[in-house]
Amino acid sequence: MAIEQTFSILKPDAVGKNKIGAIIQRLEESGLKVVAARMIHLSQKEAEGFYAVHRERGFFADLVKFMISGPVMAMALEGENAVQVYRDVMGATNPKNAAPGTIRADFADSIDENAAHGSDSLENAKIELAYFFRTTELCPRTR
Ligand code: IDP
Ligand code: MG
Repeated sequence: MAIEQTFSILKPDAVGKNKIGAIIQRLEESGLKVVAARMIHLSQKEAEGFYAVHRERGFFADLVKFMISGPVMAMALEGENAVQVYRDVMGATNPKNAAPGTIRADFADSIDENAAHGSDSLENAKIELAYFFRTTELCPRTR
């Protein structure tokens, strides 16, 4: 399997609960490596642009409002099969359906405030990483 990079956001609910460290611990324990990280308080335009694929959905306005309600931690994660590994560690979109032990099962309260974002494909990971990080800000792990 190939070494991939994927994109993660620890959303305002998780940051607000002071769970950044607890969630990153889960990521590291699953073999994922943080290769870039930045706290950012998204503007409305940035959040709308990031979630543009969902703009026709009924939940779009609430999603954007939530995503700009506080700072987030944006990260690039690297590892074997990282896109799928991180989706699995994160759990289902609705925490009520998320498997026990996943980030969303343990740290999220609802489908609206579900603790984490993760790219759903390698192609989207590249687009999302480029939205938040310059190539030179990604630090592939040499040890
Ligand atoms: P994902 O985050 O698991 O990839 P997506 O379908 O891409 O799920 O949806 C993006 C985000 O939009 C979700 O993480 C969640 O915060 C929100 N969302 C998705 N579906 C609903 C819904 O039916 N009601 C409210 N919010 C939703
Ligand atoms: Mg998605």
